[in-house]
Amino acid sequence: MTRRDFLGGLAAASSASAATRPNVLFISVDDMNDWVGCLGGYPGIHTPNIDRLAKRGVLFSDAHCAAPLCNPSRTALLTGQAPWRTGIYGNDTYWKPNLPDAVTLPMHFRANGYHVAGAGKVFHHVAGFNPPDQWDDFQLQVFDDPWYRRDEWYPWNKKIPAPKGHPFNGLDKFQGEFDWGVIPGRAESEYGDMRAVEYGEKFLGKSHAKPFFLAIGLWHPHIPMFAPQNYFDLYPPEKVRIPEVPSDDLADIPATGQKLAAFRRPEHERIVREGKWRDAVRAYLAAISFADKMVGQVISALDQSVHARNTVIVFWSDNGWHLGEKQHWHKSTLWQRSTHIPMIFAGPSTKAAGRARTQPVTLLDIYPTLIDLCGLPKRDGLDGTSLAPLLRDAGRQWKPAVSTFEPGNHAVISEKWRYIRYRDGGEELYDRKADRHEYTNLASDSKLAPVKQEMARWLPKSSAPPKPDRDEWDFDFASYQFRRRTSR
Ligand SMILES: [Ca+2]
Repeated sequence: MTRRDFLGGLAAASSASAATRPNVLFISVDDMNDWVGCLGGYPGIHTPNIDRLAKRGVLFSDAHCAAPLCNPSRTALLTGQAPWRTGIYGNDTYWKPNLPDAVTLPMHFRANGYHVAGAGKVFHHVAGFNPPDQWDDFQLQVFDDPWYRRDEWYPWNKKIPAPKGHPFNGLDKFQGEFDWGVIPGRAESEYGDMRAVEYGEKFLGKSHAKPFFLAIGLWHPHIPMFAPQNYFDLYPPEKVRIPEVPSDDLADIPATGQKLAAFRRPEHERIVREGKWRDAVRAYLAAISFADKMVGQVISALDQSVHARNTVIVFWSDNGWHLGEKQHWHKSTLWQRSTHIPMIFAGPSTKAAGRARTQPVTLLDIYPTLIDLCGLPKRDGLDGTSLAPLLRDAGRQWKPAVSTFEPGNHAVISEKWRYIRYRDGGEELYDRKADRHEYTNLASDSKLAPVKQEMARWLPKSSAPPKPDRDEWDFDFASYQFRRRTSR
């Protein structure tokens, strides 16, 4: 297939009737940063399946989340609306009762003649975030650590006693979910994400009367970083490289940045103190490679199916991950480590398109792009921009990307610069070409004032106040009803 075929495909899709529209295979991973072969974040990482997908499709090599945290990132992607518009900024804010009129990505496909199904973590994984009315069929997340999950948050979860030897990372009374290692006696096929993979394989193995939108949401490499031994064996401990963290890296960062970096500082300090840094990095590498294996398994099920030639694949991660950079673990910062993510569009007709797009884009762009690729009716009020022009023309000029963490804190990301402005006025400016690790904050360099001014043009002009948190609602899982608590 040539690129012209792909463009022809695009044109055909927009005039297609529902019956001939392409299917969508929507595959996500959780907390996967740019430590992926095709993104070069960790040379030596073993991600053959994602790399192969990037080669046969279009890798967006400078893609960023709309918010560097699970729920706000996923809510933004799936509603098509940015956090600064919806007020959904945190993991404790239900989107459904707060945005009762939102037409999500699966709903839009469903309303336009698609069979819409999914499994695993697509919306945020806690009860109340994945309403059953979104799907014709959905299989909820199966957790690798069911012994850790609080009953009221995961009512479908079958709790089992913690296995002997837990926690496997050897850190007693560490943050409960932040464990890593090999679950003793558990075969690869018995890990929780494999239930989502299996769901995908079964679904793709069947013929379907309508075009489909199939979402397979993998938990990996999110903590707990559990994987079978052979994925750890890919990374001999003595060869694992821990991130370089200059001791004065935080010295030029304003107060809010300091605060975000300090949020999980006790975890960082304990990991370093107990000599576990290399171990934890190794576990992340193993968890990424295990995720890659599962992504490959789903794609191979598609390739072997009757749907192989008529299915658009989109692959994405909801946010990045720190492994000690800026003395921080997890996400929830506005630096490259938290916002940069893998994102790939592929499909049989993108084969010859092959070349990475280096323009900054965001997960918000997926919704309007899929509308274009599948010829669905356009929707007003989407904050992203269709990437179809970039799929047509790799050299096209593009605007900067914006990522938001909590009200009023944004990163504006152009090909050359990252400009961060916090609600309190604190600023950071990094030269992304010269300073890949964002060690040197140039915001106070008066010669760069015009750069800051240009970047600031892209800042959202307003920020919706945060919507009420989960504890403001009574939620009933069986009926999936929300009732606002009377104000106290
Ligand atoms: Ca996440």
